[in-house]
Amino acid sequence: MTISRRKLITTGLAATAGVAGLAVADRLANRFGLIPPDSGGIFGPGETLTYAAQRLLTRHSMAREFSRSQISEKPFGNAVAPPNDMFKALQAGGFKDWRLTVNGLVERPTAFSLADLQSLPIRNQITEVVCEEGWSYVAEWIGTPLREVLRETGVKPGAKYAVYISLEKGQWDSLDISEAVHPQTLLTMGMNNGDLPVPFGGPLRLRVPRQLGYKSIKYISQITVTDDIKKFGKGLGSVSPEYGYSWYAGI
Ligand SMILES: Nc1nc2c(c(=O)[nH]1)N[C@H]1C(S)=C(S)[C@@H](COP(=O)(O)O)O[C@H]1N2
Ligand SMILES: [Mo]
Repeated sequence: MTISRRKLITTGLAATAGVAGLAVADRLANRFGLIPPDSGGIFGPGETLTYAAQRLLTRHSMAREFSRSQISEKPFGNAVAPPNDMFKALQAGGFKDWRLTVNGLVERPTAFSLADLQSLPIRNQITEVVCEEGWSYVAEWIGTPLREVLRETGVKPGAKYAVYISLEKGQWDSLDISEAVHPQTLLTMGMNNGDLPVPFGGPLRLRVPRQLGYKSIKYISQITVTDDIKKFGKGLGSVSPEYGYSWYAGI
């Protein structure tokens, strides 16, 4: 027996999201385009189910925020060294020559300095980094929401994804636009009341607290808005799906 992908999607949507019947689920999946970039292959229907069901249930939900007393004393993490010589040169210059380039489907492609980013509305949030390997820690993150930067550049009609690219070779990921403009999706410049330390991704890290830690890429220097995620890497939305991890990693 062959079950079509659509059938799997709509059945799962109906069951998981609890909507009234397949017709409604089918209409919703179509209407919101809830097919993730890594939906091909044998795990595809599962990825689509998780993404579509969570999106319908949690479209505008907020990641848990903690109180100051719950901040981890020793953030246990993957803290890594500066990734390469280019990065070290920028660091030696106090990141004065560092820029965040925002391009693609935007009205006004812009290169932001750290001072430019610091002049945008600044928010702080106390959220958890949750690694897929089973550990986590809570910290305070300070920065400007990605949506403030996208407000500055404008986003052209048809934009579907924001791709974010690290100065560390091979590190990039993407969010759909709804997650990109979520108020907790934060271009982070500070941590626990100081500058964001380099081992934790300074000078700029994208914190995506509604998803697993691997979506919170360190050393971000480029954001490209696109309507065609297939043009990036192997077309799966990030590197993670190449290793068996989901592109959509909602928690
Ligand atoms: N550039 C870059 N970003 C990265 C990683 C990395 O190796 N390089 N690891 C990711 C993973 S798997 C996790 S769980 C978190 C860990 O964040 P931490 O070092 O603050 O604990 O960073 C994510 N961001
Ligand atoms: Mo991780």
